[in-house]
Amino acid sequence: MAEHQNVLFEISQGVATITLNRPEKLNALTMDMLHQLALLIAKCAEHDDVRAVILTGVGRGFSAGQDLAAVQGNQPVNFEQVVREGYNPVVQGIAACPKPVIAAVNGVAAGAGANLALACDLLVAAESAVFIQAFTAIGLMPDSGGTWFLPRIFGLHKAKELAFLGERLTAAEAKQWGMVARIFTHENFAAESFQFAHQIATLPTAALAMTKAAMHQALSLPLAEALDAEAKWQGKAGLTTDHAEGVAAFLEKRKPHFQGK
Ligand code: LHQ
Repeated sequence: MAEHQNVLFEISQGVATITLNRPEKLNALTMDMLHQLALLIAKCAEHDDVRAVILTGVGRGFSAGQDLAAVQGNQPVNFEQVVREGYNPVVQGIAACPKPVIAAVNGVAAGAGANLALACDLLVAAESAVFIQAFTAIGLMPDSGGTWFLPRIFGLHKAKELAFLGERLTAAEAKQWGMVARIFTHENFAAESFQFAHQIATLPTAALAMTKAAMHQALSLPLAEALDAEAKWQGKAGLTTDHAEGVAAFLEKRKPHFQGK
């Protein structure tokens, strides 16, 4: 396992795991950690051995968001710059990554920590996980894509309730809303999360990449243009080895062996 200070990285069986490793501060994020995250996500995007990515944390926190101690001091910190240079590249990196990115939310996810999880394609959560839009408690507003993701997941009014009040959303509630795909016990969390990601890594991941890109595009397209884009993507999907393999496996009544190509 290669270690980059407070962010760990490992590739195993087609799954890359990026682990926030600052448990004593609930994986509160520093600019250095954000730069590492952006670099590692870019690495996953390009690495042929990576067919799914897990983002998770060590300890009882997934991430408590921005390290508040790091942005306090005698000199005022330019928050716009922190958001633009620290958080936005990570959110955009996850959104643009042609591999499915799974947030394995092992514990509390607060502020930008919660919204980096929302930026992932799928979320799994430990029973004890909670999501907190912690921004207004410190006189800020959601960033890291919160204003984009929350209304899309919850609808406008629930999104505003979560953002204004900053109340805890439990893993069970998040699953009821469709935001969390699976809940695992704390004892088996790492193993079950890995198994889930591995299951996804064995799917036709090129088609998943096209699905992700097409859905993101479609969010801002009229129906006619979304249909046009789908037709183009499906043209590409139809040329993949995995499509040929899927059809052959179906006709031969066997399990397909997809390669993500
Ligand atoms: C922390 C943090 C933390 C430092 C726990 N920082 N140490 C973008 C651009 C620019 C600027 C500002 O922000 C942003 C985006 C954002 O993310 S804003 C939102 C930032 N996050 C928060 O406001 C959450 C602050 N944390 C909390 O409210 C609580 O810690 C939660 C609810 C997450 C967990 O509560 P507890 O389970 O009671 O744990 P704790 O509070 O005792 O924390 C454990 C330790 O972690 C503690 O350190 P200590 O040395 O006293 O044991 C905390 O100080 C530290 N910690 N969050 N964000």
